[in-house]
Amino acid sequence: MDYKILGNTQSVQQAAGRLTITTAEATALITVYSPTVIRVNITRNVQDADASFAVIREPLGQIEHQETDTEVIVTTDALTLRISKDPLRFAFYTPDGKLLSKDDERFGTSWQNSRVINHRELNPDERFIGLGEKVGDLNRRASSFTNWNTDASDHTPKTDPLYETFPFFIGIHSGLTYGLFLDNTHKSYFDFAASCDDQFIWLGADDGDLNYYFFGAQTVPGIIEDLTWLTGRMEMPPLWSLGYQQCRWSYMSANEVLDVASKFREHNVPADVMYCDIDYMEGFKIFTWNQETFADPKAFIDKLKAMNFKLVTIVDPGIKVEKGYQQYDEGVEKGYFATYPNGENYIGEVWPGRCHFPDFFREDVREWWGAAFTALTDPGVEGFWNDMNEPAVWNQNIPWIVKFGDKFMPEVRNVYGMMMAKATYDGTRKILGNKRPFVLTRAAYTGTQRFSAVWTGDNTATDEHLLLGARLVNSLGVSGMAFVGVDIGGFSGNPTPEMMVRWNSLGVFTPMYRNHSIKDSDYREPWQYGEQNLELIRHSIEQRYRLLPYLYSLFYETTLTGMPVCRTLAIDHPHDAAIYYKDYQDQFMFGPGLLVAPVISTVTTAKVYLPCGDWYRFGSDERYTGGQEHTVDAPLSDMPVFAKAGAIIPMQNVIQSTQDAGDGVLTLHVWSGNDMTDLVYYEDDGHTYNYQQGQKHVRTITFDPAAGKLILTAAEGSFTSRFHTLEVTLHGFDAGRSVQPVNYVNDEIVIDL
Ligand code: MIG
Repeated sequence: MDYKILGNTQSVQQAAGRLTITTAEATALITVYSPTVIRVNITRNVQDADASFAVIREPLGQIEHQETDTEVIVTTDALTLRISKDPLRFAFYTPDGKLLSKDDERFGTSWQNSRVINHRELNPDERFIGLGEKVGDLNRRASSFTNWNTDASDHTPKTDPLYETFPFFIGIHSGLTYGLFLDNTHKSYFDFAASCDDQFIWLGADDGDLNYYFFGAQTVPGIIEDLTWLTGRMEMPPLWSLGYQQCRWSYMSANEVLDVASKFREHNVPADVMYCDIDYMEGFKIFTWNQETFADPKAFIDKLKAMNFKLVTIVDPGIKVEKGYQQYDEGVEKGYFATYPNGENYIGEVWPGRCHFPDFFREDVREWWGAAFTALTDPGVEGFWNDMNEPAVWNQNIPWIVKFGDKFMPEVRNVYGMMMAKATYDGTRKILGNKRPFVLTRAAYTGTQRFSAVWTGDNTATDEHLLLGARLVNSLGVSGMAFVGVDIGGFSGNPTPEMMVRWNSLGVFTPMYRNHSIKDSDYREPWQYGEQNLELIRHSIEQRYRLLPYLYSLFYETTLTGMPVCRTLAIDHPHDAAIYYKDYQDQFMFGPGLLVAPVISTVTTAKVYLPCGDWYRFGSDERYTGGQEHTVDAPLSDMPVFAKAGAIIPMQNVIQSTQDAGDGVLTLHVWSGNDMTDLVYYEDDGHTYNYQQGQKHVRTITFDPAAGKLILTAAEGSFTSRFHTLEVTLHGFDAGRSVQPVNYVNDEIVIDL
């Protein structure tokens, strides 16, 4: 094998705000995107070095640097990049000279044939979080991972890779933080000193550039904000998509879907969304409806709408090879499919049988795909579930010579799902006009958050998967992807009633709350487990609906800063060793106020770790001191959730669907605390983009314990709140303290506590 090292510097030039350093082997291009974001791209192909699917920002166009005989030093307000010339090595420091991360001095960057590898120094106390949808521990240290989007059905809590690629991690050591995003879509590798005597970490890819963005913010939220500034943030999701979602592979007919929907209403279990999995189609042909079982889609969806349900339908990328099928005929005629190098269309087998695969890397193909959604939107579908877009074919081995445009499969596989999601989002957004589409994708790459939610694929009905799900959601959250779902109950297998109950209590605190199961599994709807369990599951789903004003406000924060809804404790407490312990690593904050401790279904007490500060059990208001572990009750009726002292949680009374007007009462729950806290409260119409033109309702709610006041700033924006009455419920305050309801008005509201 050919081994090449980056070597010594031959020239250093600056032009157009870019520093170009050459060695005999490659060129390093250094650009500054913001004071905290510096890009280093070590490339052997300078011409193509700027292409990216993920990045939506441009460099500043200026770069401050000094050069000496041995070094080039790039400085910003927040970072110092010291580049040593011989051999060429990169080291990032804080402005006051603390080392954040640097190349391993011996091995730096090298190539083995086309493979590019970067070796970086490991700090003795260093921990790593991130990489998106990856199994394993919260702390990635001593583990290695591969990015290669895969249809990982039957995956275990040890399987790698899964469906998605988020080549981004955060390093935490010596009281410092940094982030690194390797923007390379080839099969890529991250090794956090798994098998090298703790000597270095290494990352790289099968081909392409060592093209990375280095983030120097000194908080984890700051790094997430920069990552999502660079690669984009989600827009407000449709409010209905935050309600409870019921899915199954498959409800086999319109009547069955309607029957299930009406049972939710009969049983008074709130719900917003029904799904059609692949069996709604005619022979699995995308953009068709089964003529017999879904004979009149519009009438069917109208009936769902009358019950305040939305419908999400699945689409796979594979287009059935069948003359007379519109998408096939058009795609062949226009040359829209992936090909072999000789121009023949590639054929792989998947649900419809022999299929061609749209080349989503081409704009005209994306437009064609997007426009075809009228087959679904005309009768009234508003949610679009993109499955099998790793892309998956039977036996999972698309030949390497398959081409998407001028690129071979291995080069772009990891980003195929994202481009399908983009085509789906752009297309349906155009068709639906001002209405927000809901897009859900299985495969993804960094940046997918701009277009779509993701779910974590085919999990299994076990407690291990229940915990893994929480960890996957949290890991995706620090990697820029906030809108994440897990198949509640486990896709494969049948959960015990206890597991189903427990998993629903976790579903409440999952950004997307969807119950889904495999073909031929037992039915999973909330009423399938007996009266008592129905009660418990209903209680969870009701809790979700109570929390929607809070959850919606959290998503608003995500649109502004990228801060995820579910926040591993490593976001706020990166340097607290206890949060990484196996017993505690699944815990997370649901927004700033609530700490959730997932617990398996076979135990009724749990050890939890509460970080520093004071905490109250959500529900009972029992008080706990933080900075230590506690053993707490965890009956099936009450998975441990804690409110942080000072938490402000806006809640509403139970509604059966987000389309219900509700009773107009907004309740602010406030937990006693000594420090001033605040929360940005947000509302809009829940389903259009008018909020981007100012039709929103935003105000900051401040709890000021010293003054004994709760203050709501005057509401900004032209949207009129759904609420007319404001109630305040105090928790942990002196007994007998209570607050009378007031009118919920746009003007400043000051409440004495
Ligand atoms: O080959 O559409 O992960 O959620 O129910 C399986 C059928 C295809 C895999 C998805 C799953 C979905 C199933 N799909």
